[in-house]
Amino acid sequence: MSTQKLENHVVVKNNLFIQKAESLKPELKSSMVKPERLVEVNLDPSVMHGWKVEPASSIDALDKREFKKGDSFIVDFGDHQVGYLTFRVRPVGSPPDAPLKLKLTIGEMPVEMGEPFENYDGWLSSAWLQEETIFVDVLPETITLPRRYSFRYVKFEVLATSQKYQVMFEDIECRAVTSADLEAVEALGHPDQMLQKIDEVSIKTLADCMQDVFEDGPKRDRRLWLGDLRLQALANYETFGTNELVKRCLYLFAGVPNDKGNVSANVFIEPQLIADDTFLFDYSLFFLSTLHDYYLATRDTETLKELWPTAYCQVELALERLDEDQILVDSSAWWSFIDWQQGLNKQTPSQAILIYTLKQAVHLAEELNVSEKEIVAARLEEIVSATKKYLWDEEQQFFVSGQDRQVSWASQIWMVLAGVVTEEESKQLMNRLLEEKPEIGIATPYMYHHFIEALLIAGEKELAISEMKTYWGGMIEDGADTFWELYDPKDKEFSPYGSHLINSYCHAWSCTPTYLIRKYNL
Ligand code: RAM
Repeated sequence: MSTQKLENHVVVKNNLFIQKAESLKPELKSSMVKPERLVEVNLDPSVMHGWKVEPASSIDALDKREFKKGDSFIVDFGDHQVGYLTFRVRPVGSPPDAPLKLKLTIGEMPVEMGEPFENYDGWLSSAWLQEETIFVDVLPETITLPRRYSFRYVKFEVLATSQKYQVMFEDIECRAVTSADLEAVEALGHPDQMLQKIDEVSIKTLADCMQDVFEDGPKRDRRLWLGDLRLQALANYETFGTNELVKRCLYLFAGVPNDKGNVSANVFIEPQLIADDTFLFDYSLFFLSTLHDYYLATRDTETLKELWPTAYCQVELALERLDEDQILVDSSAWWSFIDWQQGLNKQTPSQAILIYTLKQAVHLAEELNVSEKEIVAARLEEIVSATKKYLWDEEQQFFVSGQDRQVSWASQIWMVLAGVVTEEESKQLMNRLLEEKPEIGIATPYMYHHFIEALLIAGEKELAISEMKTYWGGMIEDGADTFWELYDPKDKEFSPYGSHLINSYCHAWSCTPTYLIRKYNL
């Protein structure tokens, strides 16, 4: 289990920043979407999660079907939706002499239609699983579910009518919502069909996560995480260009730091802005990184000036974690995120992220012409040389992490991204990584993004394209309408939360191929 729960979490509000964030709140655009067909899900070990969707009948068949206790059907909206469900239910037969009891199960994936949620026993709250039990006293009735759902499929199960009446369903629809402007995206028109499709699915993923803020997942966790925001912002600059939403999110984090000035790893927006009591070393630093990328995309000097103190504070706090050798103090607690890879030691990848962000800090300080420039530049030099001295294993020709000198993919990838090695060395390192395939690998599309970008930095464009096609293309072949939070082609059931039912199947950090394709002209 990876959580933090603080006893004394003191939040120091900056009302000016909070107001600024509030004034940048986007308007949501709605569109009405109707289901395309009725489907069945059947067990089939050859497909993802072992559940296969098969067409049952056209949606018009609902006009003729009467449902009694125990009957059910599944509607398929044909694509991933984020929004509000409405339908009309009316009685047939004798006057309804008892309420209708109805169960709805709402899912992004066929498995959510097939496997009962009662079987879930993971460590994240089961309340994320999307379902409703509804009692309808007066029929006919138009029902609009109050909660926003993230889904493609909806299963309707009639749990009880009475012996005297049945029900019929009509006008099922979803009011889909997003703050993304789909028309703002320039068509890619890629000659490679798979890259074209990957770009489209990336954009759909990003759009469905763009709500009041850049959410990490519209099904789960439905909040603003810094690590996800950084990647969403990058994808956004290449596509929607909704730069004000990035600005809003930066102000939200800067509005609720703790008493040391540290920004939380994530914030909640409702009922008002609340900073979570979770602090992750890498995510806090990514505040600076996100500000850096935002500035490059917008040249918005005013925002840079205003948020620089918050960004610089993350650097100062991060530097406090260095020991006398200029190496980050390791810990077995959940202190830095990096990836969900089991057994991954976080020390060396975190050290690389520190270097990566220090370089961005120097750049921003130069732009602002502030004295921090020299301080950071001097520390950077010391830290880079300490990193090469203590964390590079000459014999193995890999960076090592932690007391056990672990060789992980994450360490090599982040050292390449941080520019600790030259382009030629990066090339050799990435190729060695692919040849020797150390056991501590990659668990998420988040880390996979960094892997692909490291290949690009190392000048391995063709390899980057083929790895991207295998991974994100693999997800598409396995049925993705939007990219998934977790995907391990060798273990398709994988979930760090104890059950794939709770995984998010439209996830912010998985939307980056559109950025990689467009930015690097793949
Ligand atoms: C999970 C989510 C989220 C991520 C955190 C660290 O809860 O996938 O997007 O940023 O982990």
